Amino acid sequence: MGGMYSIHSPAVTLTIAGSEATGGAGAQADLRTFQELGTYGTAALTCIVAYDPTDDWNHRFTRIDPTVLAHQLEAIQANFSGQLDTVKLGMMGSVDTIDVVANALQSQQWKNVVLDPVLICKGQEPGAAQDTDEALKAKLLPLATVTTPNHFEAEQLSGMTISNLADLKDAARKIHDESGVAVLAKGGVRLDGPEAVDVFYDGENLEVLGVAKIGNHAVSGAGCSLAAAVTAELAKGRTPLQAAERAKDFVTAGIGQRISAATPYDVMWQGGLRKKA
Ligand code: PXL
Repeated sequence: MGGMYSIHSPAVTLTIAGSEATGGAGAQADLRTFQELGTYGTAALTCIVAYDPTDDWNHRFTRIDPTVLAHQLEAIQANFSGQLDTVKLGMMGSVDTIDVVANALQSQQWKNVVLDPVLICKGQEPGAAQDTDEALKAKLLPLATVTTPNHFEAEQLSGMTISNLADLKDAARKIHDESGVAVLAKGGVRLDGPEAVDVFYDGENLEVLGVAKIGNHAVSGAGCSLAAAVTAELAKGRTPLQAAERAKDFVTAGIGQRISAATPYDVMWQGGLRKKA
């Protein structure tokens, strides 16, 4: 039973995300990030992605029955009632899933709802993905406090083409103005130039977060880990801008210590900020 040993309780964090079995992305990356940044991570799974090494590492996608997702959320919310106020939303995978998540968001008060708007994932029917994207924009974005679109997702959410930093700023402004949500829009390696540039905009501050690129290839896990790091930092009481800055450092260090793998992308390591032994 709870309550007696809570002097040094870490902040509780929740990810509602897919499993990516190799551990590079999804709930596995989120939980590693939550732990690394000193929070107590919990996870409710929306779907299971298993890459196919015999078919170009295509994504084999299995959704979790929405009732089973609802049960996971019920268990987590009841277990940490009064302590859990920060959640990250990752890959949803279906409209039914989004409905269950929207219900959970409305069933209690949240301080921080970080929406990583994972849109198209290979292995899904394009038609189904379209529905999912629309439901995500209509039902989850309005309930979020921070959203972390990558280049492609920022184009989809803003309806703009993003070719350079000025476009990325405009897109971040537009997404914020339409949703009221703080936006951390990620240029990453997709925009030309020597720096990996992200833009933060919350209606007051427009900040460009740039660091020298580490190579020109995308690294798997960076997007999930960035949003999870923002989530953990918010749970510990940082402001969204502080959380974004800290998350960028976390991911940059992790990309610097990437792990090579047989998949087309290397994978970042969430322990990158640790002091070397
Ligand atoms: O793109 C990020 C992502 C998120 N969640 C899951 C994934 C992936 C990419 O593979 O599999 C479960």
